[in-house]
Amino acid sequence: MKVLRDAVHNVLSIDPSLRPLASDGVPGGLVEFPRTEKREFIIIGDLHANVKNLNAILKDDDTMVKVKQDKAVLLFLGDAVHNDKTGFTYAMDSSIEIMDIILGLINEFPGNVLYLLGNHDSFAPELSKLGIQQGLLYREALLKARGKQYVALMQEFFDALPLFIIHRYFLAVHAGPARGGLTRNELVNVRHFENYLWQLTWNRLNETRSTPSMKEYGPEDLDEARRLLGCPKNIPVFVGHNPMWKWGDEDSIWIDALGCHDHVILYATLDTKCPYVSVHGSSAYTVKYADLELKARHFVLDND
Ligand SMILES: [Mn+2]
Repeated sequence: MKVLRDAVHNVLSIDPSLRPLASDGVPGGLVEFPRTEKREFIIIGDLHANVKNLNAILKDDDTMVKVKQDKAVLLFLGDAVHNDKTGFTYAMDSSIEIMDIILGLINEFPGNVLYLLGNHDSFAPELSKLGIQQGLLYREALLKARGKQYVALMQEFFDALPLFIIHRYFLAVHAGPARGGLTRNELVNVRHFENYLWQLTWNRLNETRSTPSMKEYGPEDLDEARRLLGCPKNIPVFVGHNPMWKWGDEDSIWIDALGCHDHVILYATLDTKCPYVSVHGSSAYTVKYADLELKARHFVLDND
C-alpha cells in the first residue's frame, strides 16, 4: 500500500516546470522537457504483463546503471498490464507483479521514470480482449490480493498519470495523436476533454487509407500534431498500442507503417525478441534489443 501511495505522490510531484498544472490546479497531461535536457531516454512499448521482457530491458546495456547515475530516463508508453496472449487473458498475477516492479522504479527514481497512461491502465468494463473483460478481472484480482483501499489508490494512480511527452528530439504518447493534433494547452488540460483523453489512449492507425474515423489517425494527423506543437516536421513520434501482427510476429517494432513518416510503433510482448528505443542527443533514435537469453542463463547457473 505504501509503495502505491508513494508512487501516486511521486507522479503528482513531477516538477511543474516540466509538467504544467491544468486549469483546475491538478498536474496536467503533458510533460515537456527543456531543450537543454541531456539524458538518454529509454523508451519501452506495451509490456502487457511480460515481466521477463521488462527485466531483460532493465538489465540490457547498463540501463539501470545509467538510470541510477541520472544519465538515463525510462519512459514507459503505457499498457504494462493485462497479458494479451491467447489462453492467458484471464491471468492477472503477472499484471500485479509487473506494476509492483514499475511502482518500485518510480519510487526509487522519481525523476528518471515516467509512465504514460494507456487504455489498459484502467478498470473499465469496456476493456475487453477476446471477449474477456480484463479491466474488471484486474480489479477483482487486485481486490482479492490487496484489498479495497489498494484498488481505490490504483485508480488514483491511473488518474495521476501524464499522457504526452514533448522532448526536443521526439514526441511520445500511448496510442497516437488526436485527429488533427492538439495544442499544448489542450494536452495540459486533456482530462477536461474526454474525447481527447480517449483518442490519445485508444486511437489506431487508419489501415484502410479511407477517410479516417474519429477513432483513427493517419500521416496527416501526425503532421498536424507536430505543427501545432511547433516541432520539426520530421521529429519522431513513438507510440505503443497498435501492434501490426498481421505483418508478422518476427519483431515488435513497426517503423513508418501505412505511409506515416518518422513514426514508430513499439511493443515488448514477444518471447523471442524484445526491441526498445534509445534517444540520446539527436532525433536519430537507436533501436536496441534486450537479451532475452539472459534470465534463462542465470536460471541454469543458479541451479548448478
Ligand atoms: Mn493500448
